[in-house]
Amino acid sequence: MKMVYSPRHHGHSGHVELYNGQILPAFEKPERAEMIRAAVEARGFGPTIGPSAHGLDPVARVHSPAYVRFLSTLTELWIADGRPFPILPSFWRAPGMRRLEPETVDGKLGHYSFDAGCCFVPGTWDAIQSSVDVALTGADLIRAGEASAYALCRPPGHHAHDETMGGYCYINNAAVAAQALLDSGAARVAILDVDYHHGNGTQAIFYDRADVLVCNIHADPKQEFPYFLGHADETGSGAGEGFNANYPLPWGTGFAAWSAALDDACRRIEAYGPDVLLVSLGVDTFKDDPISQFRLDSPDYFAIGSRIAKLGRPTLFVQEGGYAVEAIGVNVANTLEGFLQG
Ligand code: OKP
Ligand code: ZN
Repeated sequence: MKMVYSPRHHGHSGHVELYNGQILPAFEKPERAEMIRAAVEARGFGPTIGPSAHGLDPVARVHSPAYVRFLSTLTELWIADGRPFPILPSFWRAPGMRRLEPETVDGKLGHYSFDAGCCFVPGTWDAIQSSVDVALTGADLIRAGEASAYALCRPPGHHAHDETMGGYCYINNAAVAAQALLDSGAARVAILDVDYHHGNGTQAIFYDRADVLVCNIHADPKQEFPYFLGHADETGSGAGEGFNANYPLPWGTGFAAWSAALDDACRRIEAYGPDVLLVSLGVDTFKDDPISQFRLDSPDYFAIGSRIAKLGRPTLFVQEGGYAVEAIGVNVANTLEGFLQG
């Protein structure tokens, strides 16, 4: 299995987030990707390759042109205003307010985000582009006939909607890769999101479509971020009815209950019969994750990979979250090894 990785993720560093009323270094930091890369390379699954540049056209198949323009021009607008870095949104619309794009940069920041989880430093936009190129290059490998590939995306993507960033996510890497596969001949794609947090962006992007089955196993939004999406009764709308499945689980969930949800999701995927499977691979389900409340242990990730392998589909793993820096490399590598051993 090849790994796609870009050192350009380092541009997104030194950024911050709001935590307990304080501005602190972000949990989503460059060391994450380096720990994962080292652990995966140490297992010798296959070569590490760099991404090829795909430009913004495949991004625009999922995200609105105005949103992509906002992301790509934010840093220059900020500099033109003579403002200091980092950039962090802190104004949002309440229900009932109007959906008009403000002219000034602070207003635009609120318009295009849903939380203060998406900080910008001068290298952030380049890192975002490299991350989606990593996912698209992974999709290219699958299209070229590889049985599987691993896209070490950073920043992650699954919280990003068509025109909204949030939860450390700017461009929805998995959604863009899925759409690229559909655009190049796949008839049906399934996305299995095993990150601890609900992939609200991925769900919303494909909610009314039958050509992408989205299955999410995650902490119950009644208790956990993203709080406002991810309930079990969200099953799709219109043509997409029946093509979204949520498995919300309570804080404290261990592998017995978690793997029962995985098994159910896998049965659904099997019945759907996708041409390609994308796995939004977050390992923040780990017992020692600093911002999460599930109790999976490192050996459990072998079992996850092995269950996914039983689907027998061309499979692209796309990195999402995981913040226990000392363990995330092992947990990702265990998932991939479990998959490769079948
Ligand atoms: C991203 B991924 C904001 C803290 C809220 C956001 C969690 C984002 C997780 N100051 N937490 O799904 O791992
Ligand atoms: Zn997460």
